[in-house]
Amino acid sequence: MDLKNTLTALTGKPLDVCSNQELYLALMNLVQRRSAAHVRPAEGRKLYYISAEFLIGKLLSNNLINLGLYDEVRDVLAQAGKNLIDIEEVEPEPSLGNGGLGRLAACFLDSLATLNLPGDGIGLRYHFGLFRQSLANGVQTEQPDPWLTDHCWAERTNVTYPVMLAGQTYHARLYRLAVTGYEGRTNALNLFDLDTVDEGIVHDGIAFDKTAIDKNLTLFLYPDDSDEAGRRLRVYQQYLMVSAGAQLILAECAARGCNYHDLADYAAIQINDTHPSMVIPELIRLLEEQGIDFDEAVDIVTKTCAYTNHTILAEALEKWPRNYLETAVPQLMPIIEKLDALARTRTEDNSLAIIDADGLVHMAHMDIHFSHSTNGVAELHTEILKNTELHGFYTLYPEKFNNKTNGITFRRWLLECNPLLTAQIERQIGPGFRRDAAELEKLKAFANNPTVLQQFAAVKSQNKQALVQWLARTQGVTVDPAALFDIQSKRLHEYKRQQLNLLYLIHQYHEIKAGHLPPFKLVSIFGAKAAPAYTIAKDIIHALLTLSKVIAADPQVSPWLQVVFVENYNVTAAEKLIPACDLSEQISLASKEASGTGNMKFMLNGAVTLGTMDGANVEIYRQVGPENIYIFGQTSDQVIRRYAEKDYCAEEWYNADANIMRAIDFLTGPAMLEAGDGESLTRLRSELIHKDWFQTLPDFNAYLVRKGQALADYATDPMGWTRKCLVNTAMAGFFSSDRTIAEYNRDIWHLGQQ
Ligand code: 26Q
Repeated sequence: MDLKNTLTALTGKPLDVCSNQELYLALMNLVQRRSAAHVRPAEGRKLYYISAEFLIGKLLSNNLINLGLYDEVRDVLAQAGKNLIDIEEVEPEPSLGNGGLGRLAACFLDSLATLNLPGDGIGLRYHFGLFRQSLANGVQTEQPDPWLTDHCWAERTNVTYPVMLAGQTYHARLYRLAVTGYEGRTNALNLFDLDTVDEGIVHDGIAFDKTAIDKNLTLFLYPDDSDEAGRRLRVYQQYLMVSAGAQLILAECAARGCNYHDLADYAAIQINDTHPSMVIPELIRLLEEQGIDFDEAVDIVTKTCAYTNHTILAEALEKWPRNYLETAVPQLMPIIEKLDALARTRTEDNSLAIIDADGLVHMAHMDIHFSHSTNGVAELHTEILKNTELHGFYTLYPEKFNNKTNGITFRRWLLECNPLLTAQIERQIGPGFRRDAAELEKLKAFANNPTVLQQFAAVKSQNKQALVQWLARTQGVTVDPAALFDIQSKRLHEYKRQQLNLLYLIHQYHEIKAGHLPPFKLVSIFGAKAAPAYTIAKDIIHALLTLSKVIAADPQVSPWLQVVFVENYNVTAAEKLIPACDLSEQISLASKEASGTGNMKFMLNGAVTLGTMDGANVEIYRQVGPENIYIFGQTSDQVIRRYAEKDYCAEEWYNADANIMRAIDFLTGPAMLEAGDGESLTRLRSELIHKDWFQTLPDFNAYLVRKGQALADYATDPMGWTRKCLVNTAMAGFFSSDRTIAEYNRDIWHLGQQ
């Protein structure tokens, strides 16, 4: 049957009289049938990627592209007067992640299936993912963001596993979501939930009763660990995920003939940061139940598990008080204690212990001792882990440490989000890059071809027009498409330094007031959510929103400068912003951003990076060369030394530099106080002068100069600028998650194919 008839059969009526909702459901049905045809049994070792977050984003278009149906569906719908883009809008976005770590997990699933590798995800079916952000009255407030509708990509199964939490048994139900590969196999994302969870207990935004586990366990994805009840609940969530996950893994392996002694021949388990670390003691517990003795169980689990570290921030390394674990998972505590004792036989260094003198259980330490691989997510990050943060572990187990530089799936972050650029690339170098990202490098041959450069510039310009329309429709703001689009979109965190960009904008405001006019208009676009309890992050949002108002109301400044803060930044918004970006802000304090993956998405879509030598920026720099990226600021060595010497005093920088002082003082000057909230602005000003943990002020002047250079180059040499854009796209192939996954497989997983 041809596609039109298939769809008509699914809707039960002619396509032209269907609503977008009806068409969406029919397409979901079509995708589910077609993807089921690509499910293949695993042979040999199979990967289980366990993660508290899978920030998958909307699935319809992604699946249509991967199944090779997108163009045909679009055309059939167009014949019926329907627009696929409108149908995409019907789909709620599953925001099952905070940011980079969750989105990475989603990209990895896509690449696993594309490379025909057997690899499933294991996670939680949160009823509400990351909160929906509203920015009314200049402040962020949080609302629940439901995505579970009657018909849903994640299909309920009859499989349940018993999980003991605080001595009570709960039944974790398995939901399965098909993960399609690009012209590849279909894998699964396994998400667990309790039938008893009750969305009705949510009130006043995202508040709810934190005591009734049966009702609240999988209600929300946690963005932070700010309150005690929330922290305890997070332990319960983690254990639900790993216990059900471990039971699923053992059941699947047993069904394939595994006798548990040989588990490592059937399963590889990747632990995505420390959130799933309890899978180690849980698997040991389950193997012991199968009659395997402790020592052998430890050996099996070590051979099966591998751990990825995603952070250098000490406060983000999970340490649970042993009394939490004693209450929540009493069955695990004796095992964790035995693991601690065993680890202590391997080293006398107490700082490497699992349970420290304060009774805190260090999840990362358990992972490193009892898995066979520990990896960082960019070269610089892995080096910092080896040389400083995890140096003791590196000395003990040098063979376990390895780097796997992050990547992104080009299906979503090029083919889907930027069809114009995809078509342009294909005209130049043919379709091979769709399967082999390294082929993008062929574009370099056109770096000096004025016609091609003009075509690239025209694509960017059209994408900017599309963004302008989207901003008008969804945010109610008017933006000039002829302006330079400078974008910083990522979680709001002090180490990512949105506040550095803020100080720059204030500086620019003063320069324009003083008559130093730039050659063109700059539109600075932000997208960011702050963890609900992270006060300073919310203050930074408030300052940006207030500045935006002040500038918009100033006829002298507004022709040259505009600040746009996009409400509710998520994957869907990212897909609109990234193709339209001229300048990509990657300005974290060197040494703090483990990798970054937004930096790769912007680069791939032909934006030029303004960044520090941090995370994967270092590798972007290596790929494109110094003439195609704007680097500024302290190096990670300088930063690490400054921290070690504890000699940073923000106030000295503030007093010594008139520009810094003028910009910071503006926060509490009359213009800002009239438009914004004095308490919040005063707190932020004081934080910058008296704390500034992430050394904004020492990098301020270098940022000013480098950004000035970038803007001047954009103005004076448009062709030269477009060449930089083209080179960025051409050299982005290395950052395909297909490359990353191939490396994980080669060095860590050794999966069987098909
Ligand atoms: C921990 C305890 C309690 C509550 C929440 C958390 C929590 C939640 C999310 C801790 C960390 C996260 C997320 C971390 C994250 O997204 N890290 C990013 O991972 C990316 C993929 O490797 C990197 O590119 C980024 O540099 C890194 O910041």
